[in-house]
Amino acid sequence: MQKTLVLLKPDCVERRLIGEIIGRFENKGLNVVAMKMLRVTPALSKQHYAEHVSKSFYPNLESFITSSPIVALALEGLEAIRVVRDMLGATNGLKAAPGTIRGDFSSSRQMNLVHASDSEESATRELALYFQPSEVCEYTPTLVGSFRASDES
Ligand code: FUP
Repeated sequence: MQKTLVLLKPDCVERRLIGEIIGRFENKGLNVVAMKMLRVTPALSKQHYAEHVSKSFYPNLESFITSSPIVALALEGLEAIRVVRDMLGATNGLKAAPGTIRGDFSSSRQMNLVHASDSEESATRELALYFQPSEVCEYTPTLVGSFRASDES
């Protein structure tokens, strides 16, 4: 089992797509194990996007990510990091395949609705930025037996 961090970014909240996008993850069989709404501060943005801070597009990215509240989620599932990244599609909504979240809802490179961790290392780092260990609710939904066979773990 893996946990991954997902952010529903300001464009997702402003466009009232929170429920639609969380519904996709639930329909896939991923467990929501933590969730909160918050406003990203410039300091948190610099931590979250540490690898991009020195890039020319970073000031615009910080303005965008701090412009409205976001919703942070921890999702759990088998191969959850890759599965969620595949569900998001390519970074640029114009290039993301139809059927993916960005492919279906975004026409922008910056306003691409959703962030998700891209590796185990970044999932560990990013989950710790948004959630205390006590805010992550470990549980096994009773429906799990309808989502996969008992030997699929
Ligand atoms: P992703 O992993 O798909 O979220 O994409 P990246 O880590 O490459 O980029 C992080 C964020 O920076 C993306 F949400 C989009 C944004 N970005 C820009 O706004 N302009 C650029 O030129 C490149 C990325």
